Amino acid sequence: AILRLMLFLNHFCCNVFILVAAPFEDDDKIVGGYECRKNSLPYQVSLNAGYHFCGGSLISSQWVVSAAHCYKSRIQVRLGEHNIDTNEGTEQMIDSAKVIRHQSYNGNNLNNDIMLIKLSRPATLNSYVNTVSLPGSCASTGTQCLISGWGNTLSNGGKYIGQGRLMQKKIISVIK
Ligand SMILES: [Ca+2]
Repeated sequence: AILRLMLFLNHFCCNVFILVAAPFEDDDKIVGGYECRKNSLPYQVSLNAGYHFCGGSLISSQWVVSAAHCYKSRIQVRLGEHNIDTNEGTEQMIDSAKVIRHQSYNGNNLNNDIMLIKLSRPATLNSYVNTVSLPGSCASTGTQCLISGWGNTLSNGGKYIGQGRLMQKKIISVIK
């Protein structure tokens, strides 16, 4: 998952806020992550299709950026989440209106692994739900990036062992 994440970061010109949680078993990890302070990353969203399957980042009140390998034709975006198993009173659940993969996405090598989701209505921005700024340029090798999301924090553990249902974060370096 980390390799996939790094590829994704690389192809996305190093947006440091992107979460990756791929839709494959054993690929849904945030290895070495630790629990975020609740709602401290208000741009982080969970993508849901009856179950959490990927993450994304809110970039405006009506648009989310995620990874193209997370594509589904219909997605419910869950904003203001921390524990994805319980109702904490901060969540907004908004269906997608459009799901747009990069036109040159390549599922074999994951080039251009980026996707936009338009929400069917604007999110209400507050202290639990807010946008993240897009970078103006590429990050150089070794730049420290914050990754976040939900998933297993162990590289060799079962799915969602430990705190994987609570939002996790980790600092990693851009490798290329
Ligand atoms: Ca929740």
